[in-house]
Amino acid sequence: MRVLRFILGDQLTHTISALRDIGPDDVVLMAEVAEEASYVPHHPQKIAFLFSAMRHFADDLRGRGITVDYVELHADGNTGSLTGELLRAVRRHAADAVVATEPGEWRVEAMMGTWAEAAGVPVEIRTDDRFLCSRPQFAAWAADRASLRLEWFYRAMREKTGLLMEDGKPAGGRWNFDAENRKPLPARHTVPERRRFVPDALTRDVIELVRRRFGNNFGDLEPFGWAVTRAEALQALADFVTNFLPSFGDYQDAMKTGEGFLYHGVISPYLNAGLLTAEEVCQAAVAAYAADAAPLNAVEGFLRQVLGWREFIRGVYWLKMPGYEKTNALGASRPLPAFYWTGDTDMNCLRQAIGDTRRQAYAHHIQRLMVTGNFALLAGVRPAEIEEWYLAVYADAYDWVELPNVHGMVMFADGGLMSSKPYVAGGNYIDRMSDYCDACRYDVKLKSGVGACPFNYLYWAFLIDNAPSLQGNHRLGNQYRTLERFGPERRAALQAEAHAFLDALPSDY
Ligand code: FAD
Ligand code: DLZ
Ligand code: SF4
Repeated sequence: MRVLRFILGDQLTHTISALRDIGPDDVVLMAEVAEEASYVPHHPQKIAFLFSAMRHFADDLRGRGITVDYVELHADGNTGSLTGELLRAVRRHAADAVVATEPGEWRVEAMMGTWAEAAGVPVEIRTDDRFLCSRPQFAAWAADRASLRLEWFYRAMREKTGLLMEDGKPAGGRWNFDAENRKPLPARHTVPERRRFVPDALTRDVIELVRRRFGNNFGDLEPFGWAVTRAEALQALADFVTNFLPSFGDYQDAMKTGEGFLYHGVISPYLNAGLLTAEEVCQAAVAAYAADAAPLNAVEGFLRQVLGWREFIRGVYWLKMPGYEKTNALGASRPLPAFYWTGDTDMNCLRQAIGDTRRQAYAHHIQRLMVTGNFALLAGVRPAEIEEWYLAVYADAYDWVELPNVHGMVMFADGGLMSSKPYVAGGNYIDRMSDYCDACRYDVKLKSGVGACPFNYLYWAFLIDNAPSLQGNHRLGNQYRTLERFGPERRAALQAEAHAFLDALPSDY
């Protein structure tokens, strides 16, 4: 009996369900395929990271005595699709059965549904238990809830896992330390240098392949400093826990020119590809708290992201897909401005966030949510266009995590399934949390007129334009009362200014 075990590019975990009970005659299949590498124009660092991590993982498996059939992108006969490679490999190895782990994306799950008939052998799809909340568990939690709120899910996950719990109660007596986690970075503050990794020969080969095949995609391929093995990813995690976690909470929402990583984990590509597991990164943070090496606000804030948001977002994805991506509650219909791909804008906050993204295939959460995301929402960009951008440009981007974050959290396209109000802000927020406004051509203090910060009038125009959908939202009551006081002429002037600004933004690049 020979079982073919198909491991996808984001399943690089030795304990993954598809590898359990592997027998001596079994073969592991891994394949670099054009379809996955080009369903969006991925950032070159993202492709290089994943292909290099896949090749290293295959070598690791071979080192453990496992037979691996690894199909490189340019291998003779490579069909360019996961299904095509699976069918070829079943024939090549005369496999009696196929075992795989459920994929991260419904598109791939639909593909897997065709495999048994096409291959003529039984196909077993196993649960991906690297997640701390399974798909059925999330569905059970969500049943009968009209709206899904992170806070309640997160508390249930803390109770279920016992992480940061003392005698059945949250450590420190509170579930939430968010209020302490909103500090801007002090002036002349030096952030410690981040541990990055020098590409080995294998990674350099992959970098050259990516340069030839995907070098025209948005994003700089080098310098390339990502960890590509589990051993390196563990070093990156240790570096984070020792040198950055203690200040993670304090500066979680801060932004600073030239400091792309600040005190963030910079571990999402490793978690999402499987080089690290959610459980071990949570345990590492909790151990730092237990050893007095990191304060509670930092560790709780970090746990909220991994145990809370990451699992919650994945739960929403599988609960609502497919179909979720088609909603457009605010009827947003503008094309994506060209500057998202070129970085060519006078709005310094956007230029910095997009520049960090181009250089690093990374921007931290607040840059994604409150700069590039906030602008797309205020501008009324078509959800599918901004979603494609986020899916392409970040090394950690996969449909299951990008889509609910962008469609739901940023664009409010689901009408508030995940958040009680849209995350919109004027320039004031960006000014408070960053140094971007100091070097901007626009004046953040000016609300309208020549030289005014566009976020300021876009903010009010967004609320006016979307009043039919949002006016009844009690969390926006203050804003709509303020708008009432503006009077009709001022409101019309704000709308005219915003629409003229948006109409003038080029979308071709
Ligand atoms: P840290 O700030 O150190 O947080 C630790 C970990 O928590 C992250 O590595 C991540 O695994 C998890 N996490 C935190 N917030 C979220 C969240 N909202 N959803 C899911 N996991 C979370 N994250 C992705 O992994 N892939 C994406 O494609 C992605 N797209 C996003 C798009 C938008 C518009 C927004 C607002 C957020 C998106 N996120 C995405 C979530 C978050 O921004 C990234 O996980 C985070 O910036 C990764 O950097 P880090 O490892 O330094 O995270
Ligand atoms: C993202 C990605 C890329 C760029 N390339 C491959 C690949 O060549 N082979 C592969 O198995 N997986 C790749 N992936 C990851 C898949 O897109 C991912 O497994 C699915 O989106 C499901 O999450
Ligand atoms: Fe961004 Fe406005 Fe500040 Fe310029 S002034 S950096 S556009 S928030």
